[in-house]
Amino acid sequence: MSHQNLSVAYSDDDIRVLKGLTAVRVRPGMYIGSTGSRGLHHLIWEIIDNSKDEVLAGYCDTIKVTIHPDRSISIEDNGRGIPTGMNKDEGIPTPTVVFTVLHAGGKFGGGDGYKKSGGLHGVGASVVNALSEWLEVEIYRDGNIYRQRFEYVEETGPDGQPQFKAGHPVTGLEIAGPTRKTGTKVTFMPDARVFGDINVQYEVLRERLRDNAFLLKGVTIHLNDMRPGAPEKESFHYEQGIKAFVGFLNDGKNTLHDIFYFEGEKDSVEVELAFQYNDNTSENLLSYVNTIPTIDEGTHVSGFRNAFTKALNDYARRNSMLKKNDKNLTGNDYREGLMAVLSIRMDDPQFESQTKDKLGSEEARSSVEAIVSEKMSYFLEENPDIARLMIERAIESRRIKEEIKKAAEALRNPNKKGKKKGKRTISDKYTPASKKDADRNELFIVEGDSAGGSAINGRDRNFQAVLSLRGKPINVEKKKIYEIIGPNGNEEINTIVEVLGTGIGDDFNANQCAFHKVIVMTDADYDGAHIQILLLTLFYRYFPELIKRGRVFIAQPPLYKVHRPGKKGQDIVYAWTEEEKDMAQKKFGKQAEIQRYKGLGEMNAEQLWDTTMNPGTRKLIQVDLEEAAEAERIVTILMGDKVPPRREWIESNVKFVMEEE
Ligand code: 28F
Repeated sequence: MSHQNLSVAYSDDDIRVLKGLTAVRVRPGMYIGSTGSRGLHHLIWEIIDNSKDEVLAGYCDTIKVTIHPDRSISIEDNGRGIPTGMNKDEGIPTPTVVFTVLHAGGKFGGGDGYKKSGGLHGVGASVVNALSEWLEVEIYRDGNIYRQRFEYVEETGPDGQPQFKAGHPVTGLEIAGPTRKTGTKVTFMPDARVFGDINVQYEVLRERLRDNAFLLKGVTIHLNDMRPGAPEKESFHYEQGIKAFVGFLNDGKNTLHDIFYFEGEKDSVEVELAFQYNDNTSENLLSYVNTIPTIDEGTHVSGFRNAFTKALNDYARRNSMLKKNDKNLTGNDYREGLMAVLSIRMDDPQFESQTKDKLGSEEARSSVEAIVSEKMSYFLEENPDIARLMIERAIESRRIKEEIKKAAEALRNPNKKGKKKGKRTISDKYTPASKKDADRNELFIVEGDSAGGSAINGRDRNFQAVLSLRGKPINVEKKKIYEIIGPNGNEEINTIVEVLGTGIGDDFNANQCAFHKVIVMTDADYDGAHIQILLLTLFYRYFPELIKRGRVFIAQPPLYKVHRPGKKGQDIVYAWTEEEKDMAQKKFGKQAEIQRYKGLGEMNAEQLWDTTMNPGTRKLIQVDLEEAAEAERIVTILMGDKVPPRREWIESNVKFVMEEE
C-alpha cells in the first residue's frame, strides 16, 4: 500500500489535480446546479450513484445512509470496494484518483462491469470532495480497511497571498486495520462556506431513497438521522421492486385489477413494467433508465405506448369488441386511469438533453416495443376479464371525448333556435366590460340578481364584466360533459364557457381567455361557499389551465361594517376578521355600530366597489394548483361524495394574496 502524501510533493500532476478541484470550488453551480438546498442534496446523490452502480453491476445489495450529529453524511455500500492499487496513468492510488481527479472513474468506458451506469450527473465523487470541508473514504477489500482523508486547506502561497486547496489529500491511502467485509464508505462534511445551510432534509432523502429501493428490487437501503432532535431511522427494501412501487402509487385509490408485472431483455436492453388501472381519469406513467427518472420520457416510453395500444387494439378486434367499421382506439383512450412504472436498464444510454430528462437511444424503443408487445398479448389472452375492462373503458373514454367535441362545436355554432329569435346575445345575465382587453379585463361571477345589480353599478365598467348566476349552478361532479355543455347542457355553465372564450375539451385554449382574472364573488355564507365549490369544481374539471396560470380568484367581501353614526363616510371601517372588527369598535368607542354583512346584496354599489372590487383595496384569494399530481388528488376530493373533505381542501389550499396594484 501507499504512504505517499500529496500535501508535501508538488508534481505537475498534483497541480493539474488541484486545478480541477479548484475550478469546482470557484464555480460550484456549474457542477452541481446550485449552492442551495438542491445542490447540497446533489452531493449525496453523487455518492449514492456510485453505490447504485455497484448494485447495477451485481455486487452490492445494501446501501446505508447516515446523517451524523455534526451534520456530516456517510454513505456505505457492501460492494467490492474501490480498487486500491496504483492507477497507471496518474501514478497514484485509484481511490485518490477517484476523489481528486475531475470525472475520474471507469464509468464511461465499459468493459469494467460499469457499463450499465447512466453516468447520472456525470461529475462524481471528486466534485463532492471539492465542495466538502473534509471527506474520508474507507474501503473494505482484501481483508483490509483502507482509509484516506481529504480536506479543504487554506495557506499562504509562495507569493505571500492566501490560497486554498480544495479536496486536498491530507493522508495517503493507509491501512487502518483488518476487516472481513467488503465495500466502500464515504463520509463528508458539506462546506458551510459553499452552501448557505448544510442541514440536509430527512424527507428529501427518504423519498429519493424509497424510490431507489423500489427501482433496485431486493436492495436494502437504510436511512438513519442521528442529528439532535427527533432521531429518525428507516429502511427500504422491496422484494417486488416496481410492482410494489405501483401498489404504493395506487395506495388509497380504487383499483380495478391486480397489478400486472413483467420483465424481459432484448438486444442488451432490460425492460421491467408494472401497471394497474384505477378509477381516475388521468394517466400516470413513471419512466426510468438505469434508475434515472426520465421526466420528459423519450424512446423507451414511446415504444411502450405503441406496443401497449397495438396489443389492446389487436385483442379488441380479435374478440369483436371493435367491429369492422370501428376506428382503432387511441393510446389516450387506453391510458385513462393507468398507473404504470417503466424501468429499463441499458448500456450507455443517450439523452436528448443535458439534464438527462429525455431518452434518445433508438434501441430502447425497439426493445421495449418488442417486449411489451409480446407480454401484453400474452397477458390479455390470459386475463380476458381485465382485457375486456380495459377496452370497455377506452371505448367509454372515446365516447366521452366525442361528446365533448360535439358540445364544443354546438357552442361555437349557436343553434338555429337562437338564430330564429333574431340577434343573439350571450345572455341577459352578462354585462361585458366596455373595453376589450384580455390582459386587463376581469370577469366577476356573482351570485344572485341583487348582488349582480350592485356589482354592475359598482364596477369599473372599463375593464370589469359581470355575470350573475341565478341560484346554484348545477353540480358538474356527477355529470357527463354533454349534460353540462352544449344544446342539452346547463344554461349557466354554457354562458360561462361562452363568456370565457376559451372553448372546452379538445378545443380548449387558455390563450383565448377573454379575461386576465376570473373572480368568483359569492356571499360569505354556506350557500355562497357551496356555489364557490361548484364553480371551482367546474374550473378544476374543465379549465385547470386557467387555475395553473393563476387566473382564478375568489373575492373576499368584508364580514362587518363598523361605523360611527352621524358622521357618514369618513368614519366607516370594513372588517374582514373578528380582530379587525374589535379594533374598529375600540377606536370608535361607545357610539360604534356594527353591521354584519350577510350577503353581497346588503352592500350598495359604492360599498361593493370599495371593499371587494376595487383592485387598489380589495382582497382576493388566488386559487392555487401547484402540481399536476396534486391536482389529480384534489379533483378526486372535489368530485367525491363527501362535502367535508372538499370544504377542508378549499379551506387549506386557497391562499390569501394581497394585490399589489
Ligand atoms: C459510498 C460510495 O463509491 N462505491 C464504489 C466501487 C467498486 C469499484 C470501483 C467503486 C475502476 C476503474 C475507477 C471494484 N472492483 N460507494 C462507492 N464501489 N469503484 S465506487 O471501481 C472504480 C473504477 O476506475 C470496483 C472492480 N471493479 C470496480
